[in-house]
Parts: sequence; C-alpha cells; structure tokens
Amino acid sequence: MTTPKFPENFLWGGATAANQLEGAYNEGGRGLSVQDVMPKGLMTAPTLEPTEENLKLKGIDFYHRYKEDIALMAQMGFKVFRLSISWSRIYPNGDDAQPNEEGLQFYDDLFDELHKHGMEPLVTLSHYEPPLNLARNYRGWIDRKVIGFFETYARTVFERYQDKVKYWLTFNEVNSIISAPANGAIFPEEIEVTLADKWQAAHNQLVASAAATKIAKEINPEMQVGCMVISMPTYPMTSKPKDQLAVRDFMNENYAFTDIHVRGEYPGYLKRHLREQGIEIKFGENDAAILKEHTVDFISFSYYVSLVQAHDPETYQSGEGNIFRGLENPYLDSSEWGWQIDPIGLRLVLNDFWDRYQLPLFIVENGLGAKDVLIEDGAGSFTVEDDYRIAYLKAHLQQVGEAIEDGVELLGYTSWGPIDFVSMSTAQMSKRYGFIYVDRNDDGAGSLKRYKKKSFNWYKEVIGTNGASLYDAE
Ligand code: BGP
Repeated sequence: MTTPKFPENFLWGGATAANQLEGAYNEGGRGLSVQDVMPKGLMTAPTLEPTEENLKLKGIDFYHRYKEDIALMAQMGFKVFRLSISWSRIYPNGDDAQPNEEGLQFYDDLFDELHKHGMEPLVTLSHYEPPLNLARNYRGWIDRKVIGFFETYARTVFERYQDKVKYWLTFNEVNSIISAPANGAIFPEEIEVTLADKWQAAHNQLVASAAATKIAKEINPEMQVGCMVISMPTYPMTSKPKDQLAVRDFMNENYAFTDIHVRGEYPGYLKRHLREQGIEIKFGENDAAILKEHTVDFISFSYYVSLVQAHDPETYQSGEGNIFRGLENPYLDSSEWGWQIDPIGLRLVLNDFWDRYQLPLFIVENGLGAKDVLIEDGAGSFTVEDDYRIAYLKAHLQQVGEAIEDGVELLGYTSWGPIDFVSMSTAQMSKRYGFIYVDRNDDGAGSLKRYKKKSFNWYKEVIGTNGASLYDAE
C-alpha cells in the first residue's frame, strides 16, 4: 500500500460566507440581503424586516475582527482562504447605478490582509446572499433582468480586484436553487413560484455564470473561474435495477449543473426531464452561445454526506442532509444533526467528477457541525476537546489522499467553517464547524471571544506536513 502524497502546491485552507460571519449588516453602506430576513435559515418563511433574533445580523463580527481571525488562520498555515463578497455591500439594492465605495474598500483591505499572511483569496461572488430588493421588487433569479445586474456586479469586482484575487467561484451550490429557492432571492411564501419558474431561475443563473466567466477573462485572462455545486454520491437502496435508475435520475438533476458549466450545453437527459415536466426554458437569443463559449476552468464543490435513493422511497426511512434528502443508510453513522458520515463517498465523488470532466477540482466545503463544549484547560485558558471533528476530518482527508493516488487533479481543500459562525440551513451558532470556538450562543449572548480547539493544532500539523501526518501511526 503506497502512502498518498499531496501535491507540493496544494492549497490548504478554510471556507466562509459573508452572511454567516461578517455581521455589520447595516454598516459600511451595505444594503439588506435575503439572509437578513431569514432568521431561521431555511426552516421558516422570510420576515418582512430584519428581526433581532437573526444571528446573522451580527454574525461573529468578522467585519470588525477580520485581522485577528486571519492572523489565527495564518497560525494554522493556511495557503488559501475562501470567502464571499456580500453582493449588497457592493450594490446595496442589486439594481443600483453605482457601486458602494465603502463596500469595495472593505474587501480591498481584507484581500490585503490575506496576502500579508501569504494566503490566496478564493472568492465566491454569490453565496446565498443576493440583495433583498431583488426578491421583493423583482422575482429573484426568475427575472431575467437579474442576469444584467449580476454582470454589472461581477465586472465591478473583477476590475477592482484583478490583481488581488486569482480564484473565483460564481454561485455557491448553484444546483440548490430548485430545492432552496430562497437562497436565490425567490420567496415562494410571497410570490407564486412553479417548478418551471425554478428551472428558469436555474437557467438564468447558469447564463449569468457563463457571462461572468466571459467578463473575467476579458479583464484578466489569468483569472481562474470555477463553478460550485453540492456533491453527494448516491447509492441504490438495493441491487434492483429500478433502484439504480432512481439513483441515476437523482444524480442527473445535479450533474446537469456541472455538465452545463463544463460542456456548455444542456445534456439530453435534462432536455427529456424538462420535456416530461412540460417545462420550456426561455432562452435569450445569445444564451446558447454564451453557455457554449464561456465554460469554467475548474469544478469546486461542497461535500458533507452521501445519499441513498430507491424507486419506491416511501417504503424506507428518509434521511437528513445538506439541502438534499435521501433515504437513511443503515451502514453509516450520523452527526448530531442527522447528516450521515461517509468519508469513502468523498473519494467516490472526486473520481466521478475527474472521470467525467478531466478538469482540476477543488473541495471548497467539508466539515462536521457539532455541539462543542468549551472547557477550562488550565489557569484561565479554555478549549474544546473536539476529537470527533479531528476523526471526521482525518477520515475524509485520508480519502482525499486516496483520490489523489487514483490520479485525480485536486487544487486544494478548504474545510467548512474554520471558525465557528452561524449555520446556513438552521441559522444556529450551536452547530459549530470551526477549529476556533467563538463565544456566542443561539440566544445571541456571548463575548465573541475566540478560543483554539484541539483541532486547531491538529490541522496546523496536517498543513505543516502537507498531509503526511494523516498517515502517522496512531
Ligand atoms: C452549505 C453552504 C454553506 C454551509 C454548509 C453547512 O450548503 O454552502 O453556507 O452553511 O452548507 O450547512 P449548515 O451551515 O446548514 O450546517
């Protein structure tokens, strides 16, 4: 058995999203985003105005504390730091004629701080936080006008940061729009939304993604633009061929998004799926050409869970997961939030994407949300003994090593939530992912002080040995 070796220039780091950690929701000229009225994430309908129970309004105050936090990431040896630009910091209403200079300056300072510590920024243009105005006075991504607003936003930030940011992602988990339209500024509780509307929104985002890729390359051909999807390897409940067909149908609904980003056209199975649903996508006259001519440089994805499908799902126990649901896998353990833990699934999905596209890959989210307990570990110092998180990440990273041995070209790995912040689906602080504990609770109370968990030094060693310590004898 050969011990896997990670590439010399492997980009180790962590991933964040503006709406989940920045806070300062009404500072620096920022406009409201859809997340400011989603106090319980995807669990409840949007509120009319921001409510104080919404932990994201303050987040972990990264907006004011980013220098301290980036210095902590640098202590772990991060080579890359994934963040999103809050669209409504740059264009407060999404349809503004001019950008907000205070917002642009904030990210200028943030990128300078990252480079000061030797970290590459990996920047998501839209991470579930479009301006609220696009939901309330347009129909979110269902409305084709939003493509133009996104192009203006993308051009502004590409031009401003062309010498500071090399790696860009267009939409976070772009394949989630059908299951979680609110993250795409579509509120089914407020406007009538059909399945056709959601697929039209998906189309508009795909066109916007390709249009942004075109703009990036015009400004600086060195820029690398990637798509970003939720990945979830899916197993058949039994060896019945009909169960495998159910797996394929489910996987195709997700492959469609990477297929279009990479191959530049709608695959036959998607055309059939839409035809059979009676859905006709409205194409702009240049859409097909834009999709075809401006495909991505790499594929990035989040990985948390694998799923199980069957042709007769009603006969089995359903499971939990990241936005998508499947059936409970009797062979896997689950997290405290019911997300099933499957490290081998990550090796499978890496091989799947590599075999299908032969494009460089980037794991931009992977981590364990858990109820960490802060303990005193000496005179006045505190930590969290998160051996469970070390076990989760070690098992997953060992499978990443196996995939690299399989020949997969992988650019890097950014763990989800290198520091505790507000979860997306449930908007909790108690669902903690970080190597750094932040003293804030679900009721909003806390000092916001930062404490290193046991996993902090573990990850520091993984990075310092470029993955070799993953294979040290126990
Ligand atoms: C993904 C999102 C992230 C992150 C992650 C974990 O869908 O891209 O924003 O939040 O899920 O989910 P949660 O925070 O709900 O545990």
